[in-house]
Amino acid sequence: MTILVTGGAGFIGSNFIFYMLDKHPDYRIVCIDKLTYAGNLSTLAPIMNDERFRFVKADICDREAVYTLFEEEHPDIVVNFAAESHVDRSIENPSIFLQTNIIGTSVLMDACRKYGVGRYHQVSTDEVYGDLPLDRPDLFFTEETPIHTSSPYSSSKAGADLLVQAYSRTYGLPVSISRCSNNYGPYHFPEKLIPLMIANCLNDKPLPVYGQGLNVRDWLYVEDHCKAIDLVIHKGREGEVYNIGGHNEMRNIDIVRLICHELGKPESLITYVTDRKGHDMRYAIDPTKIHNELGWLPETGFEDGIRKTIRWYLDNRPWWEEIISGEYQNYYERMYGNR
Ligand code: NAD
Ligand code: TDX
Repeated sequence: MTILVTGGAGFIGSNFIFYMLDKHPDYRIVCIDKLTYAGNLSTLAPIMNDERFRFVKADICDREAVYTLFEEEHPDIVVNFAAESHVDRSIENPSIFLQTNIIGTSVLMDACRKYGVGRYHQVSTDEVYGDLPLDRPDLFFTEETPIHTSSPYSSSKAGADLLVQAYSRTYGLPVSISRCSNNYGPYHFPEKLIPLMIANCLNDKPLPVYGQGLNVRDWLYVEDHCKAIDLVIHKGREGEVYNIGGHNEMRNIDIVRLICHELGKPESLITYVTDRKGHDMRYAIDPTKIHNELGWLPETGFEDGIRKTIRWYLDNRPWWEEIISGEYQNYYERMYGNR
């Protein structure tokens, strides 16, 4: 069994590759990644010499490179993690999001049609459903919830999802889609809420909370997401969408306070800054379908997961310090300098 994983030098893709090599010792994993600012080859260093693993630096929008790789490897399954993934960057500059997230998806699916794969799996997000009001805790996103996006990022992911469904219906491509809530864990790029707050706390820098910090996200430990995708690609029904989430809703401000507390830092580091444009209020996934059909349940509770995550950032300082000392500084200055 050969699995082609795109975006495997990023946060979730790398965790997925480690999980799959460990869980399925007889599988071969081929990773294609463009190594954008968010891709980090040092993350994959421990498996670079593993004969079951191959890394190829390429853009999923590069049709020739993608077709060549399919011709060489004939993957049985393709799992597409590659994406521009940060909402704030999509507000700054939408076009690369449309390019990678939509065009890239179409190139991959064209290759799947041309060379024949058993399953094309699209890693999507709960953000395609838009947001929920804070005063209706009874509401959750199900697979039937209409697509209703807020940011260029979520619109590009929704566009890709629609294209995946069109390839299924029009060409009979064997596809599946998973829509997961916010992940956290090792190798999370420090522009995202949890790793950014951990890194800033450790450097005694201000903790920039957007608006009043009342927005709610539904947090899932990354390994639980990887387990869910493993189930969907092997046992999930063709053409179906599966929501993934662990019923772990938290307000941003409570997450930031918790991180301060765990690291013994004062809450006076918290700084309220101008809100994100179009900021989604609340995400909350109903994971009933994947539980009933595939028996998936999250295994890592938030208390345990956040402690493991903080420990990982303490034990792996060179990994994130190298990121925040480079080009990332320009981004940080642009995003937070005058906020
Ligand atoms: P990430 O930004 O950490 O990693 C993205 C990876 O894709 C990077 O390694 C980058 O180099 C690569 N990439 C970007 N453009 C590429 C291109 N054109 N060709 C090849 N490679 C390219 O993202 P992540 O947080 O790991 O997210 C992975 C996927 O999961 C995305 O599709 C995202 O939409 C989805 N998702 C993320 C979350 C979350 O909480 N992080 C939640 C739900 C869904
Ligand atoms: O500095 C910050 N301050 C702050 O208050 C940052 C970076 C974020 N926030 C808030 C915005 C959100 O309400 O924290 C919340 C989480 O923000 P992000 O980490 O940027 O994640 P989010 O916008 O929720 O999107 C994430 O989950 C869904 C991923 O980045 C997406 O790729 C995924 O699809």
